Amino acid sequence: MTTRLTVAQALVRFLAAQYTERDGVRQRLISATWGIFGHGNVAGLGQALVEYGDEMPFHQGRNEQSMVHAAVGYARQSGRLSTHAVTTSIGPGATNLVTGAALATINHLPVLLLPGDTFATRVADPVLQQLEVPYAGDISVNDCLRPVSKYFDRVTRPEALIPAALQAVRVLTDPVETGAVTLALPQDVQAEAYDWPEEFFAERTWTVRRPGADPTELAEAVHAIRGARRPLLVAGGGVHHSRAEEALAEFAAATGIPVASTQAGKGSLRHDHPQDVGGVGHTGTATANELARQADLVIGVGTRYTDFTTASGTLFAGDGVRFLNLNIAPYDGHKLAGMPLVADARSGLTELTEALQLHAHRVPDVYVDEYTLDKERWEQRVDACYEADEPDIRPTQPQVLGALDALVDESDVIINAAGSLPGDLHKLWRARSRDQYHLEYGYSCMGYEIPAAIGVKMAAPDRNVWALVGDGTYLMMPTEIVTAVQEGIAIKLLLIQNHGYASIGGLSETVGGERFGTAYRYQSDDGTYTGAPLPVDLAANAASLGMRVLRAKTVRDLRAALETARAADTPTCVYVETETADTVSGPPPAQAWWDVPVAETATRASAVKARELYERHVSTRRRHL
Ligand SMILES: Cc1ncc(C[n+]2csc(CCOP(=O)(O)OP(=O)(O)O)c2C)c(N)n1
Ligand SMILES: [Mg+2]
Repeated sequence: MTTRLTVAQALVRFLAAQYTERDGVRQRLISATWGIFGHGNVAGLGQALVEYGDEMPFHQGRNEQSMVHAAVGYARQSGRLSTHAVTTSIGPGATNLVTGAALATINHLPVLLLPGDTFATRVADPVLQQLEVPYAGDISVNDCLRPVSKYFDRVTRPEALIPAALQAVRVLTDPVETGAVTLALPQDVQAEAYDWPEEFFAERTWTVRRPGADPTELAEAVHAIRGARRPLLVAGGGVHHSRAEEALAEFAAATGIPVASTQAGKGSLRHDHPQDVGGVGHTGTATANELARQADLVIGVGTRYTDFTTASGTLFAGDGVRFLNLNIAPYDGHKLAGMPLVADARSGLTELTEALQLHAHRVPDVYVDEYTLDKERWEQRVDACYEADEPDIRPTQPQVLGALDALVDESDVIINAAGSLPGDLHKLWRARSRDQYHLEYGYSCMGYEIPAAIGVKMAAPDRNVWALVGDGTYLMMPTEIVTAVQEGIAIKLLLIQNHGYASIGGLSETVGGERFGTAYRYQSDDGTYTGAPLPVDLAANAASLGMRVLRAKTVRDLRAALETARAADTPTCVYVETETADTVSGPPPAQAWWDVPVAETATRASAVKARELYERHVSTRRRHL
């Protein structure tokens, strides 16, 4: 039996029939498709989506990059078991995907990209928006997506869709491989008919596997943990992806081992779990970083050990410190010359807990007392910068977070990716549920927040979903507000105005860059941007895109506005201008270094001084071999 359909129609029907299954729960892999149409997809996929609209829901986006962000937000909130497809035209529509694809791949989050491509037959050549490459006839702009895709295929003949589509789904549902998957679809092929075998459209269920540990690796891991006096567990995003939070809580409670978390792993334990010692690394807490400095065994679970986590190789300074890496990906399992424990995070943690319980293994009480006390001290620091004694003045950024902290419960989700917020949040935020803290810090992409909030809200319609956005980030990508308004997706936007890049400005100052080019202010006579703030009204801008906007001038206003926004059932923005924090009221400074290379030679005093400090830090870098 065959069915005659176009390639685009066949792809839509195929995608509508793919399911994932894990822990007995089965759901659609591609639950909807985002799209922006141009000549490269309007007649192919556009026609197919209208013809099979009852099988594949459609959402209209405003920018191809932000459609990917929305899909990624949805995928993360769905535990990587369900995601969206994104269809684009050829040329600029396709290359706008590149940033979103990189973000998805780096964060190990599945998303299916379906850019149109130039004619496979080459009869229309060069077609509008086609890149001509004199030395290679088979290159198109879509090849830019290869390095940022975990699977890339160009479907140049109808029957090639069958293996390409199956491979695409294999990669999307593989917990080791997953990321952006690209099927480039030449515009002529999309519209071409073919007699498809009926089985191609049959429902298929892809098991998202939970491999257990190898017995030898497990035995070595248990031996290492039993021999450690000051072990520290570093929880990464893999804990969340594997839904291993409960298994981690049991492991921590059974062993007394403290748990620090990366940006992606924060919330692995609730903030008030006795073993949670908060964020680790450059943006981490003093508690976690002190433990990291003296640890003799670092147990990384589902972490990639980014440069922030290791404080550029300076954080794990204990004599003979070793790494034990529980990771589903051997690539990450072997990092820092670690002992690999290649397994799904939940399976591996459960196996470790069982094995350690046989030996009734626990860390010494003095160690528990030490970090318990430190954790309390850090909590007091958080309280101090959240507190706002004078409610009738402008808040500082930590006070804004304090106001939000006082309002939310465990059902709220907060989303952020870039600026000074990731550092403040990693240090200060009290994660009340496993998925409350949604920081995209693999790519730290300004502009992720608003579209991601839409995606998260689609996956969790009953939750309050907050996009926390700086003014620079807002200006980078506010466009998907229109989509939230159009679809009635009641996201909350907390827009923080501080007239430029506070984060990069601060960094610039420490690396001899003198805040050059980081403020959004008028140019002064000397050519620097140090004049008055620009007459730009971002609140009015958000309102013009259709959001309800509440302006908060003081701490008191802010509390009321946040409360109103939280109760709102339409997209609502709280706009607040923040006071520059001084050293007393500001967030705690970085508790560990970050390598941002400083000019080796310069005439300006600030750079010369910064270089001296830089060299002192560099000299403390460790290579773990
Ligand atoms: C797309 C993108 N471009 C550039 C950067 C580098 N960058 C990181 S933070 C930042 C400034 C963010 O400004 P804003 O959103 O106002 O936050 P603030 O630093 O003021 O807290 C820049 C330019 C980035 N992370 N993403
Ligand atoms: Mg700013």
